[in-house]
Amino acid sequence: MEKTFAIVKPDAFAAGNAGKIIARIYAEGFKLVGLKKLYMSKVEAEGFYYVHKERPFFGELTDFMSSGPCVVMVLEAEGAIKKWRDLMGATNPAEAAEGTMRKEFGTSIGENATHGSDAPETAAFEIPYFFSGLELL
Ligand code: FUP
Repeated sequence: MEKTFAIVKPDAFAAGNAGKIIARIYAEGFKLVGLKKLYMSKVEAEGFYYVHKERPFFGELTDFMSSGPCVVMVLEAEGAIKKWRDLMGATNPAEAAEGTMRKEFGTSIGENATHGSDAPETAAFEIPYFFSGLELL
C-alpha cells in the first residue's frame, strides 16, 4: 500500500467543501490514515512549498496557503499518489476533467481546492512535514 499527502486548501475549506471532498476520498476507496485541520503560518507555507521558491507565483501561493484554515491528510491506497492526482485533476481548474476535485471545487490556478504529492520522494517529504508517526497509527 502506498501513502500520499493531501490538502483541502483554504479556498475549499472556507467554501464548506471539506466534507464533500473527504466523502469522495472514501468513495474512491482510500483509507484515511491521517487527518487534521490547521492554519498554516506564512513561514510554514514557505517551508512546505520550498521547491517553488524561485517561481514567480511563490509569494501569492504562500500568502494563499496561509490565508485561512485547511485540512491536511494522509491517504493510503494501491497507487495512492497517482490515484489522488487523477481524482484532483489538472492544476488549472479550467483544464481539469469533469468530476475531478479541482473542476468541481477550484476557482483559479492558484485557488485550486486541493493539493497532492506528485511523486514518492515528494510524499516522503510532505507527510512528515505535517504528521508524526504517532498521528498515523
Ligand atoms: P500541482 O502539483 O498540480 O499542485 O501544481 P504545481 O506543483 O505546478 O504548483 C503548485 C501550486 O502552485 C498549485 F497548486 C497552484 C500554484 N500555482 C500558481 O499559483 N500558478 C501557477 O502558474 C502554477 C502553480
